[in-house]
Amino acid sequence: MTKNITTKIIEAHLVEGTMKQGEEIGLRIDQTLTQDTTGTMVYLEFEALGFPRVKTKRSVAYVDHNTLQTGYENADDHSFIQSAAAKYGIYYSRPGNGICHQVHLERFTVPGQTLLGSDSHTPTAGAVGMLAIGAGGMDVAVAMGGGPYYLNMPQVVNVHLKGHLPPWVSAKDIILTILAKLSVKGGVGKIFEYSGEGLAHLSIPQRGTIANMGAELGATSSIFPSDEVTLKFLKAQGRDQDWCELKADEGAVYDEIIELDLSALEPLVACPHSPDKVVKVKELVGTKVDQVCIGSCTNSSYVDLLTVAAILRGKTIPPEVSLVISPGSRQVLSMLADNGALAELINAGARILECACGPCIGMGQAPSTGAVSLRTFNRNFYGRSGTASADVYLCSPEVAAVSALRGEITDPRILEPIVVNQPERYLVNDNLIVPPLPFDEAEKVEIIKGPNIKEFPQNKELPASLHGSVLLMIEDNITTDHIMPSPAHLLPLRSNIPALSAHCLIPVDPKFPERAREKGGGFLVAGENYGQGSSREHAALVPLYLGVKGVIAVSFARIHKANLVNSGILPLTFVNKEDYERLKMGDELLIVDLPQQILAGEILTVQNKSEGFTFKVNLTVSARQKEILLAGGLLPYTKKMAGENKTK
Ligand code: MIC
Ligand code: SF4
Repeated sequence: MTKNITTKIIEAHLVEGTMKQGEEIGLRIDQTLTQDTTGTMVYLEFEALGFPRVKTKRSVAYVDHNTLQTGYENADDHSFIQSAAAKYGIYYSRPGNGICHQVHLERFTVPGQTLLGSDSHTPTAGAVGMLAIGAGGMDVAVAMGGGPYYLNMPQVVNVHLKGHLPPWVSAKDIILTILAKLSVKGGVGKIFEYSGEGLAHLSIPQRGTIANMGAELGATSSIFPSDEVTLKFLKAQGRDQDWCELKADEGAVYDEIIELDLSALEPLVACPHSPDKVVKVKELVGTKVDQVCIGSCTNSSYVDLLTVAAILRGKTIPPEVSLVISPGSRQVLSMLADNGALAELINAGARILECACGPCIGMGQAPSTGAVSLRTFNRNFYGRSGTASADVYLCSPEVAAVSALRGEITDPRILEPIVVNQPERYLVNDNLIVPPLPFDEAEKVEIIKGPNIKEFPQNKELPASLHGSVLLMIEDNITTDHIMPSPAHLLPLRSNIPALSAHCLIPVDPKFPERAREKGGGFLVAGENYGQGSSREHAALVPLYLGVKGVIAVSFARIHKANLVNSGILPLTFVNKEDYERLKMGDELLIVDLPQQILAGEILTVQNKSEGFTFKVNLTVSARQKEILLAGGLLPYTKKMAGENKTK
């Protein structure tokens, strides 16, 4: 039988289930990655699960998000992560070494392997043919301990690229084109597999941009073949031994095919406040910009920044514009420094930030009131920049640089074409990556926990019935940035769920935390694609802390739904979408005979005690997830299973 790349990797890693679309499968995970804002929770959970050391081929802990140290909290988190990495056999990428996805692509990716990361942009590694998936922290902790990662067998969409990108049109415009076509929920349950003659002209960092922003489609992952371009990249990183060829069989079958002629694309911009609100740059030409940010795991590679330097060479940013640049990794920054491009950026007036997520996650550089901020990032969700009134637009580095110079959104095609080539050799220096300790030394390491590191909430076994009021009615496409906002002053609280709980869902309703506490918890009612965006399990753990028992939505985003299950919160969907309209805040809901109803099938009956009607909801989860919910979450479930296996 002919196979596509996704099927080949899944087949080689399948430990449970059959590869029937929609059915739950368990995959062996070769590599894991964590970053600091989700990582503290992962290591607390790994500790609670009682594993002595990771069982993966390679696990890496990055510090890249929480790098602004305005108090002791972030530095304490770094020490905690560093000590946990030393204890559990994990590589530790020190602060300053770069953004997890950029560094992982450069230094650790291996075609054909699986990677699970506690960050939604983990699929960036799909650029070299890894099956890389973003997940909640608890799933990553279990995978680090050698457990399978469970997901529903996805559909595989083939994106067939032909032609050649015209000058000034970039990889960012490819993925923005796809987002415009499919929307932020168009990729849920799907893996996007790229093919076609157009690939020959797409470098690995360009493929990385596309795979990275596949997360904005809600996709499970995105993957490219491992070909000559991959070999060239790995060779330039001094890692040709990690290469193997990986391609789809001739005539491989896909669930869906999208044809894209690269020659017909043009520069695009995503408008506030969603990455799929895409328009042509030429429609916005002349829009005044106050801030331009270049960087993030989407667009901060060496060639991206060399291109920016070439555009800015010898010029000065106008006084009304603030241009900030955060290189993706220390490799990128030191190469820019070596060849003089860094001086060109500095001389043009760019403010150079450290190699980290920075403004992408609102860690500094919040724009001014009502500002227009043009960013090369992947997300422009409402309020994420740290300034609720700001309008954030997403674009390529080319559009960003030329617009920064002009002080207004500008089509880069007004410039003469330039050619910037990938380097033959990258500057390799892994001295900021601390390798794992041997077991006997690791055993002696004491884990360092500062006062900000608090226990995480744990749920109890599912009760016989659930009773509570509707705490909030929420619209479509609510992001995890709405549920658990993460500006600079809240990110240091990621290891402190009680402190975070005062900020839950406040962009939707500032009174929510207070109401949830007063009512002793209850239900959330939401529209479509609830929980899109980040993998942060805080968007489930904090509601759990506030007593949320179930979320009834029209539909869910993949990672968030799994995080709810892992926390023991019921993710329910309306059988009849119209019932969403029949509910209102304050309605008292009751679900009786819960365990019986759950074990009997997919459909549960909910009583609206206030209005005197009943309605049906689906609990669309696997048999294993039902057991997790009954046990009160993945932690008690995993412990229970480990106990049962011991006594067998
Ligand atoms: C993001 O881009 O939203 C983040 C911050 O990287 C998150 C992780 C987090 O919330 O810590 C993600 O993408 O998963
Ligand atoms: Fe960091 Fe932004 Fe990438 Fe998230 S999307 S990992 S915050 S650079």
